[in-house]
Amino acid sequence: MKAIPYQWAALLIALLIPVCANAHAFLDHAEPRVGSHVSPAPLQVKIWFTDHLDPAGSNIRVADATGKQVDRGDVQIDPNDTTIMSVSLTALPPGQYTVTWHARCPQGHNTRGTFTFNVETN
Ligand SMILES: [Cu+2]
Repeated sequence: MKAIPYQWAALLIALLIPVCANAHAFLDHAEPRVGSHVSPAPLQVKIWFTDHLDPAGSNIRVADATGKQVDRGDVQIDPNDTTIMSVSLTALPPGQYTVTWHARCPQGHNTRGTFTFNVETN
């Protein structure tokens, strides 16, 4: 019966790995939608994540085609649903915009990603 502690350890590892893998905050969907063409220009970028967000390690930046920041730097996590993060935008002329997001889940795992959307002329 000396093997039991090892078996318990193996069981714990087997149980913990899937939980951890599912707990990362990845982009679920966004508004404007990933890769979309929109008109009129959106007033904010809002992203729904697959896990809750730690404000200390979570952020959204939006840049125009020249790399200039076009968001207002007022990133906020929805107090009623901490899987949702948004940032408001300056008035966007037609063009392509890149959204870069960083997310940290409550377990401290960091994820990041980028996507683009296009503002069309009316
Ligand atoms: Cu995680």
